Amino acid sequence: MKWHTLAVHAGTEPDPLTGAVMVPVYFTSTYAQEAPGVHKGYEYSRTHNPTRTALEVALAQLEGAAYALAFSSGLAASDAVLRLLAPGDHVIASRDLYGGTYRLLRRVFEPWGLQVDFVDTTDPACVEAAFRPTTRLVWVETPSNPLLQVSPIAALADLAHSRGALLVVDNTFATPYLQRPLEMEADIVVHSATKYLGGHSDVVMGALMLNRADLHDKLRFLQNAVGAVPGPMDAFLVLRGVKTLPLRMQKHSENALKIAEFLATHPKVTKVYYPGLLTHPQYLLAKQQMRLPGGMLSFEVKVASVEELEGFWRALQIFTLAESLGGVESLINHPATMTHASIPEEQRLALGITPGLLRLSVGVEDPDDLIEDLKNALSKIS
Ligand code: P1T
Repeated sequence: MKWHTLAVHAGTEPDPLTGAVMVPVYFTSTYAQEAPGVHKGYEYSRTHNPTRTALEVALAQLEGAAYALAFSSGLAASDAVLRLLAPGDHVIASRDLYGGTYRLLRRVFEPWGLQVDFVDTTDPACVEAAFRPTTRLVWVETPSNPLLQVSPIAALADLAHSRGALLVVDNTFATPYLQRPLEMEADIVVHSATKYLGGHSDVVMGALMLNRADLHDKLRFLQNAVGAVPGPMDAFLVLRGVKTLPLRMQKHSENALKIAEFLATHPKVTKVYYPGLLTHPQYLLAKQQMRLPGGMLSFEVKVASVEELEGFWRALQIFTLAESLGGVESLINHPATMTHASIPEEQRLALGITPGLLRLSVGVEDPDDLIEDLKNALSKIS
């Protein structure tokens, strides 16, 4: 089945009881049993809920995976993956990473006993050098948040497997429409479904997709035993969202390229980070492992502090200053004080998350309006 067809139909069969074309929202916490243990496959909604099951079937199909599991947030999904490890195990993670994932590794799992190194995963040699006998997992965000660094999935999968470690890819920025990590031999794909999968900034959810039955069994156990599951309404919203995923991603990508090209020629912009620009250090790799470069980009303006951006924020009329990304509306974020504030300042600066770094989640509005909005706001920076 081709992508646009799959996105519309994955996980949704007409309801056998009524013929409803959309999966009903099963607002129920429990299910009647004929006798103890005799039921229709559903016992309790932490364990299974039909709306969530439909979503998990759809997400697995979209990612080309044997299994998908839905969680109450992207971080809850990431937490489940890290619980596969044991105290003393070593993790190699991308240096450029969502601030919340960094915080989960540093402030939750390091005190618990994991050892974590943050390295430049765009270069397999850096990853190779970080391996220890206890390395069990390589965690890669590609493209990364917020600097849009692109890491070579197939090469990292080979490397991880040759050392007996798993490769986990956070595919949130790309989505399964633009990038298929499992086909490049990654072991587990993580998503914040809050973003493009949901697509409308109205739900918080996470998902894991994978092919290995043994890992699936362990993660399915954790999903139920820990209980960080999404409710049925959230499952419905994401199931509705994914139907337009390819349409939206094409438009997000088209708009982002136009904006990146505009920013690259603007005198007040010192740097543009977008994998679709020829000047991006991993332009060719992105072209090879992604269908399109996506809707996220970052850029830098020359300011010494966030205070100097006050006029810029005030002038914006279409871009909304907010955390998160991946919705139909355009958002702008200041990583140093917002999404990546949990990374120590010295480390942020070393990475390139400066006071003048701005991150855009380019929406599906008319690109001329978006460019006009940025042009006007940039004129307010002295
Ligand atoms: O917010 P949550 O659904 O828990 O997802 C966490 C997460 C995981 N991975 C990536 C790449 C992410 O970007 C996020 C969440 N990011 C933001 C809220 C943000 O504005 O960057």
